[in-house]
Amino acid sequence: MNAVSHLHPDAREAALRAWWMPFTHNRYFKAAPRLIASAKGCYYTLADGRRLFDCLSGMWCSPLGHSHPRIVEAVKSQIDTLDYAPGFQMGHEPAFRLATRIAALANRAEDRVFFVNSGSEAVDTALKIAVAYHRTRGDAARTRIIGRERAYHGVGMGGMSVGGIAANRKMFASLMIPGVDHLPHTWNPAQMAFSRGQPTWGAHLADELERLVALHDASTIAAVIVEPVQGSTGVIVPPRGYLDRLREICTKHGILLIFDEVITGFGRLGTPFGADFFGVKPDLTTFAKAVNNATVPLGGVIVRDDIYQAFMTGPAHSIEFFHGYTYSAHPLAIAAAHATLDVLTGDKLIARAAELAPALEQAVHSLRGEPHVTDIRNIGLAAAIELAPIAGQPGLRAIRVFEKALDEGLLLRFSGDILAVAPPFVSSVADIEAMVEGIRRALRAVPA
Ligand code: PXG
Repeated sequence: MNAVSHLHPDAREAALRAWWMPFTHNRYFKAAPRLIASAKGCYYTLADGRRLFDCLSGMWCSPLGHSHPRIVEAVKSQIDTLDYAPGFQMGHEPAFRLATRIAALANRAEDRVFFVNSGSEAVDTALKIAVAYHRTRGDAARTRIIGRERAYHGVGMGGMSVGGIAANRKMFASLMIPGVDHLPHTWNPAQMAFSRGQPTWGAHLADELERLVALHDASTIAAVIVEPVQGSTGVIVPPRGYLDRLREICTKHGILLIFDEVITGFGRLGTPFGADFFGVKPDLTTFAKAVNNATVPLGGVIVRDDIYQAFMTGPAHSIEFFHGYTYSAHPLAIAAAHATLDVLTGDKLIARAAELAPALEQAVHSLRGEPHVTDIRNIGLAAAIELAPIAGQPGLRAIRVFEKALDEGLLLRFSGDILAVAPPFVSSVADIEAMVEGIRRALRAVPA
């Protein structure tokens, strides 16, 4: 692969043409490809030899650093023993044990876990459970789902429909599931720019749910789905009291509350789940990404026990929930998750994320006043830096900063004109400070 970037442009185009890359500006990328050759700890090595600090822990999914020896060993040993196990009508012991461990980590030891292979599948699975749950209880009119503006819940038909990002929706209007409505998002720069942690303004935005209940009637609403912290659209932190209010309103009206914890699960906020950080209990929790440090695709849904029980009717030999995937509870993914949980708990890395959080807060907020910066937000070991767009060319400012950051040895993530960082839990205070100084130089290097 090293050779690709040195090829004549025509040959390079031929070498790169077949892969239609996901969520990528294919033509821009293929004209100047950046190829990753390897990764270890907090760094990637590119095919041209450059080393880059992994500012977003992969795509929020590799908090223990890359190629962690314990996880590598676990996957190697698993593939020698059991490379695959069918998950319908058969099971393998480590999957049951992992479900128990995940429920315990979430402080929901009595609850159940359904395994899938990605965040998108976790979301679509949770929506199906919610709608089917009401139906099993004779409440079949409860089919409506409430999402939120600026939400990202993956790219499945359900997740896209409850998501709130125009670009992910506008091309696919006819594929949207019916009966979805959206809460407003909670970001308001006039009220909360440069907040540290949770903004104090905005809890009242949860009352918009009462308005939607009044509009549609509670008897038609199955569930509300929110990310405790909106990750993909730039670390939008819930105002103090907001999630508690959503919980109260859902409980009052018999609506299930789904927390999409694909990003916030497994320690990103310095607590096992976002639910722990905010002290709010959802009925269903989706997870993926960091559950096994992203070594093998894995996701899942944690389901309140009585919701599971509602399905356990009919003859004992009948299938209770017609849903699942060929790779549900894939042995390699499960083995990687056990090793990840061993390291996460054994090395006390969730507590370490909590310890590093103030250093990240301090460092990112020192960027206030640097060129282009219009807002800075942070919570746990995650932060976003919002930039002023270049007039008429949204997104270009962030691309420019991203490119300058590469020269600083940083792999940054941007979405629109927002930079996001979520360093690995195994990074040091010095790594975090160096990352922010690199971002500062990159911001200064981009012309006004
Ligand atoms: N829910 C949430 C809250 C997510 O953040 C998904 C579902 C979908 O997961 P899968 O595994 O199907 O991709 C996500 C994914 C970014 C970024 O840079 C975020 C995601 C994916 C890729 C990049 O912010 N989130």
